Amino acid sequence: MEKLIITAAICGAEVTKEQNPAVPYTVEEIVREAKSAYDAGAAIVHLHVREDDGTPTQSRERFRVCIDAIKDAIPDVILIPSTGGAVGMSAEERLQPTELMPEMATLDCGTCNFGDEIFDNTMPMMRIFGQRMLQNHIKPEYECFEMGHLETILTMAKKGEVPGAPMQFNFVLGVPGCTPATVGNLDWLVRRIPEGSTWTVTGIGRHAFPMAAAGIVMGGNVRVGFEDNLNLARGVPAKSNGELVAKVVRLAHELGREVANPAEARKILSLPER
Ligand code: KMH
Ligand code: ZN
Repeated sequence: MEKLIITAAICGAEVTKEQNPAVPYTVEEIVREAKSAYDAGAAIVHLHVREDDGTPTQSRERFRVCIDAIKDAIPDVILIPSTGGAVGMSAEERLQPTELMPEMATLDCGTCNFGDEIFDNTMPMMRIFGQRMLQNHIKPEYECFEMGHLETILTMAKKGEVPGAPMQFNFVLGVPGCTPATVGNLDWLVRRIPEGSTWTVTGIGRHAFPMAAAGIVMGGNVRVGFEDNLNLARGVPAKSNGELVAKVVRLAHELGREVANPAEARKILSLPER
């Protein structure tokens, strides 16, 4: 088995300091959380950014400032800026971080329920996102919240509408209204990805660590972080993203899987060396 790549989704667009005071908003807080995750063993940081008051934003300028500050602190980390942003944002708004030429960015693979709201990713929108990533040589992380999202994106890749092999998938399971976080559902998805692809699993809320364990033993990779889960255990708020990552590292060690550093993760993901 390849080494395990751990991604930390340090911030997200929906969670707030009221839910957990360690959720980062300011540039300094975002750097603090990225570094805590990296120091604990994360090779990748999945990045959303906020205004100082916590409002989610896809501002190119805010992303530029945060990315530069993170790179100053931890130069070799792999950054995956979000093009999902927050529910309700337009495609153009969401696409701003791709203008900064990151090595990767998320590409969400279909419209779905998102709690009480609808997360819009129509086919025309996805074609625009795919086109931008092809033009700017950005490797997408294909986020699938639903079973059908995988078939959708595979068809688009076959038509050349989005970047093709080797593809990296992130199966985000357990979002209210989307595909539930079960090992059976994860297995169904993993069996359908093209040979040579890589994949990550993200379990939402209380599913974070059970899904992490499944990802570790099934040969995939794992994402944790405040975007997905605020607690280290039931009723125990995590003090940092680093604590969440450290728990995955402990699970990996117990289960006999080594953890990849960013250089090793770049090789596994077929990204150019830095
Ligand atoms: N904030 C969610 C609505 C992504 O980063 O690409 C979508 C999201 C996906 O977080
Ligand atoms: Zn995200």
